[in-house]
Amino acid sequence: MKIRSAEFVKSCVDPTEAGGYLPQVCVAGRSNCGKSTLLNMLMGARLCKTSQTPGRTRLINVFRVNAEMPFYLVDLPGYGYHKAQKSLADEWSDRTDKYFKCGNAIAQVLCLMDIRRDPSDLDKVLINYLRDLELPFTVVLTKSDKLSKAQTGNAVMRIAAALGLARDDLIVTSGTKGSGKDALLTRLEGVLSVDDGI
Ligand SMILES: Nc1nc2c(ncn2[C@@H]2O[C@H](COP(=O)(O)OP(=O)(O)OP(=O)(O)O)[C@@H](O)[C@H]2O)c(=O)[nH]1
Ligand SMILES: [Mg+2]
Repeated sequence: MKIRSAEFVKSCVDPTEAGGYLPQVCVAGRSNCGKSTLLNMLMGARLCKTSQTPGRTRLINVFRVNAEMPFYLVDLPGYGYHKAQKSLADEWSDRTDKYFKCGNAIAQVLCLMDIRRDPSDLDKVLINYLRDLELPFTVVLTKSDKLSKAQTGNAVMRIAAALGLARDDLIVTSGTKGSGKDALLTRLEGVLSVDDGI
């Protein structure tokens, strides 16, 4: 699949407003793990604000992607922001919980994790939550440019084992170098064409 263009649609606080008539691919993950950077890499444009300060993306940001199969890309706020008050963590999970349960046409959840870190408890909570809701997800490892090839291979095996996934279930990317883009687009093409007939 080739992305022809992408455009910002809206920022919303209320998850019920994130929807529209197209299937959604959303991006979830710990604050600072590289969600906005990966979305910019996929869209081929700097439409998302990125930041070295964790917790930069607080709202639900929706982008329309024009490809053979158009879809919405949804940038969710990050979790586990270490400076956040407990109430903010609660707010994140309430809002995101509502996003996942309010009837949005979610074709795929991309669960982003920094390849250099072991999955956190919150990462595992998210994966189990998606399994419970039977929402289709893919784990996408970010920042692979920070590791050598050998280190990357080890990290992928370790993270896959920690999450109970097969090695091939994980997609390795670098938002800054642009690697992994084709693998990710191929995965999205597969899930979006499955949705086509529904
Ligand atoms: N080296 C490298 N740095 C990256 C990569 N992706 C993101 N970063 C850096 O990591 C930091 C956080 O990136 P963001 O894309 O803003 O992260 P985020 O997950 O959207 O963060 P929040 O919006 O706070 O949840 C920035 O300084 C990015 O430049 C990558 O693939 N490689
Ligand atoms: Mg962000």
